[in-house]
Order: sequence, then C-alpha cells, then structure tokens
Amino acid sequence: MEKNKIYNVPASFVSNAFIDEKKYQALYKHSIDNSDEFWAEQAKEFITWFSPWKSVQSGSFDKLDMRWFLEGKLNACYNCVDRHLEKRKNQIAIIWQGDNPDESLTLTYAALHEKICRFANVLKNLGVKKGDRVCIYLPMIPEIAIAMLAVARIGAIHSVVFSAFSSDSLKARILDADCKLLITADHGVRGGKNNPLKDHADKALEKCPNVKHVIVVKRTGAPITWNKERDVWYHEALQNANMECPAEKLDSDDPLFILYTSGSTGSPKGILHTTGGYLVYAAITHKYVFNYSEGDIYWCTADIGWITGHSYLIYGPLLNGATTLMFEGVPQYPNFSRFWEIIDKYNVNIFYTAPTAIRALHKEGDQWVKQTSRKSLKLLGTVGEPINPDAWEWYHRVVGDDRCPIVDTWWQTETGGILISPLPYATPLKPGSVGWPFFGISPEVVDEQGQAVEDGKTGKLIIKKPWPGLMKTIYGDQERFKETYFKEVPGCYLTGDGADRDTDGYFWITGRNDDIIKVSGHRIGSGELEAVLNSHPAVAESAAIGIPDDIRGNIIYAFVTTKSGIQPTELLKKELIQKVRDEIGPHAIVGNIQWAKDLPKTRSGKIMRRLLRKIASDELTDLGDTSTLADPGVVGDLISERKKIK
Ligand code: 7RM
Repeated sequence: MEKNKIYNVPASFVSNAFIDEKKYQALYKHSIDNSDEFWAEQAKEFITWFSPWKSVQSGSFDKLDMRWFLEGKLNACYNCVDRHLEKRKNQIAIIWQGDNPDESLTLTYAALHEKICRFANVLKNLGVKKGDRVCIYLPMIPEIAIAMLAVARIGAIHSVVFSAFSSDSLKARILDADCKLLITADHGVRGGKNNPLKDHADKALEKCPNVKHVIVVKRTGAPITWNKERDVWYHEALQNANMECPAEKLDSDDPLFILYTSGSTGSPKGILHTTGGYLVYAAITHKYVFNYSEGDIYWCTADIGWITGHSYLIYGPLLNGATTLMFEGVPQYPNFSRFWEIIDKYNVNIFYTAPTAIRALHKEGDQWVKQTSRKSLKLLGTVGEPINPDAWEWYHRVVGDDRCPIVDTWWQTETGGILISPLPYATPLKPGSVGWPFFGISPEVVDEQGQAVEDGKTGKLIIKKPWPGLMKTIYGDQERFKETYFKEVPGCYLTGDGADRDTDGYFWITGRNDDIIKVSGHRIGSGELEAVLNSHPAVAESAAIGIPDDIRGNIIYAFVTTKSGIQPTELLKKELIQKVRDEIGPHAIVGNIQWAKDLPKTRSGKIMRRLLRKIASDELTDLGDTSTLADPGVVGDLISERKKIK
C-alpha cells in the first residue's frame, strides 16, 4: 500500500465533530503560543477544583522542576465519581464483561460511589494514610477500579501491578515503592484459564515485611492459603464499612499513582504521576482524540496494569462521565468473534485496541468479523506499537465497514496521555501515521547533535516543552529521571522513539531507538531479560534484542554465552525460556535463543546490539561500521551459529 494514501472523513460523520481542520490549526497554535491561557481554560472546563490554582505552570526542562496548577486543590476520585452524581447517578459508569460470555454486571455512578466510599474506609481502618503506597495486583474485575479510586480518594498512592506478572516482578515493585498494603484476588480468570494470584502474592510477600495487610477479592472461590494475621476478605470488610467518606483535598502536585515500566537498562522504573496535571491531560485527550460525546459507550481493551488502562479505561472516561467497558477476557476466547460480539452486545460506539490484537484477528479471516453487525461503532483507535498499513486497512474496511475514522495514538507511560494522534474529523487519515500533535505538544525530530532534521528524514523524537500529563519523576530516583529523559538532548524530553515528519506535518513512528522491546504491545526491557538469563548458573553473559514479527510486532531473541565447560543444549534453551517466563511473566516470550561463544563488544565494553539485530534478522548485506569492535572475529562466529538454528 502506498505510504501517502489519504482517507478523508466520511461526510455523514463530519457533523458529529467537535473540531474541523481549521479549528484544530487555530487551537493548536493558541495552545503553543499562549500555553498558560490554554491550559487554564482546559483545567477549568475538565476538572472541579476544591480551590483554584494560583498559577498555571512553573519550572522548565532545564531545571526539571515542572509543576502544574500550583496550589490548586482537588481529588481524583471526586472528579471521576462524586461530581457526576447529581446528573448521572443512575447512568452506568462501568460495564463489566467477564471472561465467560454469560458473566457480566454493570455499576451505576451511584453504586460505584458507594463501593468506593466503603472501601476507602476499609483502607483507612487498616491504617492507610495520605501518601502511603498501596499495591494493587488484581485482574480485570470491577474491584480494580474501586480499589484505585478508593486509594485516590484518601490521598494514598496506587501502584497497580499487571496481574500476569510473576511473584518476583510483584515483589520487586512492592519493595521499590515500599507499599504497606496489597490488594489481590484468589484467582484471576482469562481465556478460560485460572491464574493463582493469591499464591503469587503469598510468595512475593515472603520478602516484603512492610506489607502488613492483604485484602483478597473472591473471584473464583477456589481454595487458597490464608494468613489469619494478615489477610482480609474484601467482601467481608466492605460489608462492615461505613459509607461516609469525604474525599481528601489534595494538592495538584500530590502524587496520584506510580506505575512501573521497563527501561532500556536496569530494573523497571516507578513512573510517578501527580494529580492535577495528569487528570486535566487524561480528560482533555479522552474527549478530543476519541470525539467522546455524551452517551457514547466506550471500550478500551487494554489491561489496567498498563498505562493505557489507567488513562483511557479509568481516569479519562470517568472524568468525562462516560460509560466505560471493562473486559476480563481475551480476543480469541471462546472464539475469534469475541470482540465484535461484545461490541454488538453493548452497542459500543468507540473501540480502542492494540495492533497486535488486530493482526492476530486479521489472520483468522473476515468471517469472524462479518458474522457480527458492529453498526454501533463510530470510531476506532489503536495504541502500543506501530500499526502496519495492511492491518490498518483491514481494521478500517472490515471492522469499521469503511465508515469509522481510526485514531492511531502515540504516547508512553511517562507522557500520561496521548501526545500525537489524528483528531477524528479534523485530520484526514494516513494509514501507518500517528498524525498530528495534540494541543500543547511540541514534538520535533532531531539528529545525533540534537538539531532538527528536514521533513522526511528520520531522527529521534523529542518534545520541546512541558505539558500537564508528563510524569513528575521516577519514584525515589530523580537522578535517573534526569539521565534517562533529559540528558541526551538538553532542555528537551527524549522519548526514546525514532520518527519522521512528512511535508504535511504527519508523524511516522519508526520504533524504539533504545533497548526497550515491545512484544504484543507489552513493554519489556532488554536489561531485565538479561538479568534473568544471567542469573542462571550455566550462563556467563547474554544479550536480548527484539526482532520483527508479523503478529506480535516484535519477538525476543537472546544471544547467550555459557560458562566455560558448560555444554549448550536444547534442554538448557528450554530451561532459560521457562525461567524468563517464570520470573517476569508469561508475556515475556523468548522466541529464540542463539548460543554465542562471545558477544560483540566495542572496545569500551558495550554490546553492539545493532549488529545482533541484523544477524538475528538475517540482514547480512550491510552490517554497518564494525571497526569499533574489540574482537571483529566474533561476527563470523555469530553468523555461522545463526545459520545452524534456522
Ligand atoms: C501507551 C503505551 C510506549 C512505547 C512508545 C512507542 C510505542 C505506543 C504507539 C507506539 C507506534 C503508536 N505506553 N508506541 N503507541 N509506536 N505507534 N501509536 O504503549 O509505555 O507501554 O510504551 O510504545 O515505542 O515509546 S508504553
């Protein structure tokens, strides 16, 4: 498909639009030229403040002391729930669809409010106070939303850990944030399979002495081990709790949550988001990017364990008073029509998912889609990795019946919300491009020296000016915050992605420039993978990279050097693959392991990953500059070993 094919917006839909192209251009210019004025207007429109801010923003990317809506007082839970009660107490806030098609429930805003207040009192009674960290290790059940909002209500800080993570990953995250309480479930259910969450939690907590209480949601009722001194059933505690619980008045700059995400090196980083800026940004982007209109049924398929679930399943939609759908299961269970059946069952209007899901369903053929109606759909979205034009075209033509605009939204855990995306109706669409910057966002593509490149040339994607959704810091590590994002191009936020901008101003993301690997949209760091591999007694050294895959976007390919005297065997390969799965989680799938006598290192000792990527993907015609290798001889060995495993 040609790169610059343009899809214009169907005329019948233009009348629904909030803004057209002209308005976008004018408002974008205003948001950059009069940033304070623009954000003041938005903060007033989207958030209810207990007391107003004194100034809109302060600080800079040079000093890294950015603050938003200074001295403003607000509460996230109040904004997501309480303030809607007057107008929409009987409106459904959350539709929950279980893994089993016959299991579902709905929560109105009033019901959600009651449960949150009770649960907030449970937390208080267990000693949770403002500023305390609470770890949430729950599957996709309504209690995860109740838990997050209850934590926010009392001014504590939630740290949600994706329920597919292993006990080791959970432990590391609990320890890093020094959480004092954990909320989990007996089991999780996904794709017809059970995940023994309480077992994982028990194991993790053996090494977490500061967690004094564990609240357990009964999801399946399957037997679990119970620690009488520590464990509390969610349903029992809730029943006995009072339902009066005023929302804590927090400062705009008070932390709202920590969410761990993989970096290119070292252990996962605790991305810390604060209250005022994050909420304003989540709300405005949810409204404009999805053209969210009163009454729309909105469905984001992301797991709440990732940032997309935080910003666009919980905070964004609830701030806008939407009905948000939460799905416990997977797209392939019980069959490949599952997504489309759910869309028909609830008349979903806005649907937001990941390229990997689209590609996996595309592969199964059109009949699974065509046997459903999908006539309620108005808008489609995608996020997490580049979408190839073929998948885009299928999503548009088959899923959206050529009728629905697609918003390909580019953003990161760190950015809090969507930074670059088409605005439906305002932006003619180019498949594979993430479109134009959102209001207030100033992206640039720069070269190695940090200079802007010409349109059409690929370079590093940076953002020049602060915006309200940006993370505050890496929890407990301001130095790492500075090093990772602000050192390479001083005064700018370094995204870590490569991109180019065409002459129409459209951005095209080429993928990560660093050692972060996106597998099925899940973010995994090569450093974490290598730490697991290297901890095996047979392993001397390893290097993990991502190589392109038709369905998953990327798969993990690891080069492993065994300790001297140890025979590399197929059995050892299997053991290492299993070890990564056990210690990180089942989403960390190592697709292939290649034995390496030595790894290609520069004279300064850095592994030349660029070379490994080429070898693993059989791109041997141009290996680039290898003159800085300490031992150029390793290249030949690696290539001949690669030939053996094909
Ligand atoms: C939201 C999320 C962030 C990384 C980012 C990119 C990649 C995300 C797109 C994309 C191309 C997109 N947060 N990415 N969205 N690449 N097109 N629309 O995914 O922190 O988990 O990952 O994901 O590389 O830097 S994340």
